Amino acid sequence: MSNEKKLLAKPASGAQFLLKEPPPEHPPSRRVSIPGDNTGLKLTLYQYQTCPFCCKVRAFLDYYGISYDLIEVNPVLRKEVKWSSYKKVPVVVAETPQGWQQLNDSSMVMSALYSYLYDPSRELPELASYYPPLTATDADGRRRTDIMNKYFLMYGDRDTKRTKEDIK
Ligand SMILES: N[C@@H](CCC(=O)N[C@@H](CS)C(=O)NCC(=O)O)C(=O)O
Repeated sequence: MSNEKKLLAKPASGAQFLLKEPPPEHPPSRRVSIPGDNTGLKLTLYQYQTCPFCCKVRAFLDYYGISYDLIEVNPVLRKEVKWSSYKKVPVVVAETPQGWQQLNDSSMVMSALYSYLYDPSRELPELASYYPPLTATDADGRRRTDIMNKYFLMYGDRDTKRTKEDIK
């Protein structure tokens, strides 16, 4: 077999991880309620307390003063996230008028939420659709999924007044 990586990529289409029903209820381990949080976001973070990616998401939420419920996942049984087809943490679930929007991957969570804070007129399900998972098979036959655009903010056509020239 050639050493060249053969990627058989299949982008997912349509709404990304928009749940029609809420995930099974688990009592939150902690409720972080920020007075003056006017984002309108209703978020639940599924996490391991010691996971660095989860820590990154908590730091983001705390820095921007966003309230959230926190569900600590048992790392052995993982029953709190059995409902999820995405098998890692952190996972954030946002209650939206369209359903329960699942956000996977710490970088995607931050990019999607920051894009929402910048322009809340675009709902999270729309923003989440700009971060499609892409599954590929590498030369060793391993299936790998990554989330496209996870480092990008979705400003649409808005003028952010931040061009390359502004950032010096
Ligand atoms: N790229 C992901 C990595 C997340 C990740 O690797 N999480 C680990 C915990 S630190 C995980 O859930 N591993 C699977 C498991 O524990 O079952 C992100 O940034 O969120």
